[in-house]
Amino acid sequence: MKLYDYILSPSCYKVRLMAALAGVKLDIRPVDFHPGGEHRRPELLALNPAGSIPILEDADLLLTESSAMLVYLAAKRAPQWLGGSTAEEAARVQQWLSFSHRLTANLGGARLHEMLHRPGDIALLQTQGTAALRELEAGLVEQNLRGKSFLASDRPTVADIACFPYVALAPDGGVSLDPYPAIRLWSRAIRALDAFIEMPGIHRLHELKPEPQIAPDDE
Ligand SMILES: N[C@@H](CCC(=O)N[C@@H](CS)C(=O)NCC(=O)O)C(=O)O
Repeated sequence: MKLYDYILSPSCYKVRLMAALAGVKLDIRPVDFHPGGEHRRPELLALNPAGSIPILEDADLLLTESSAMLVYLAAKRAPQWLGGSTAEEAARVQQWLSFSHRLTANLGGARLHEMLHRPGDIALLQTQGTAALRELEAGLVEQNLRGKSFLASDRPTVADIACFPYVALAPDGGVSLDPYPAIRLWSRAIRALDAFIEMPGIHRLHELKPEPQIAPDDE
C-alpha cells in the first residue's frame, strides 16, 4: 500500500498511525508539501484533483479522503477498530468521523495560518476550533458517564484516530488545550495504545501536566 505523505501533516499522520495500530506496512512516498507545493502539481492532481494529501493507493484502489483510508486499513487488517457492534455505536463512529473534518478545517486552518502564514481569518478559525474542542470534551464526558473511555465505544475505533491528530496539534494554531481534562485523559489513553507512533512536533506538555490541585482554602 502506497501512502503519499508529508511528515508534518496531521491528516497523513492519521493514516500512518492507523496503519501502525493495524499492523499494516506502508510504502511511504514523501510529498514536498511545503515549501514545494508538490500536491498541487500535475502528477498528484491527476491522482487527487482536490489537491490535498494524504493519497492512498492499493492496487486498483485510490483513496483521497483520510476517513476512508482509516476504514479501509481497519477493515482489511484490524476490523475491531471499525466499531459498530450496535447501531448506536456504528452511528457514533460516523458522527465523529464527520466531525473530524471540521477539526481539519478549523484547528488545521489555524495551524496552517500560524505556521505557514496561510491567509485566513485566524480569530474565526480559533473561535471555531475552540467550539469544536468544547464539543469533543462534552462528548467524552458523556462517554465517561457511560463508563466508556473512547469516542464511540469502550475501546478505540477509527473515530478516535480521525480526531486525535488535529486535537493534539491545536496549540500550533494558538488554540489552548488546557481547559479540557477529558480530552487530556483521552489523549493519554490513545498514546498508551500498543504500537502507537508519534508525529514529530506533536505536543506533549498538555498531557504531562499534573491534574489541577484543589487548595485547602477552595474546599
Ligand atoms: N479531506 C482530506 C483533507 C486533508 C487535508 O486537508 N490535507 C492537507 C494537508 S494536512 C492538505 O493537503 N491541504 C492542501 C493545502 O493546504 O494546500 C482528508 O481528510 O483526507
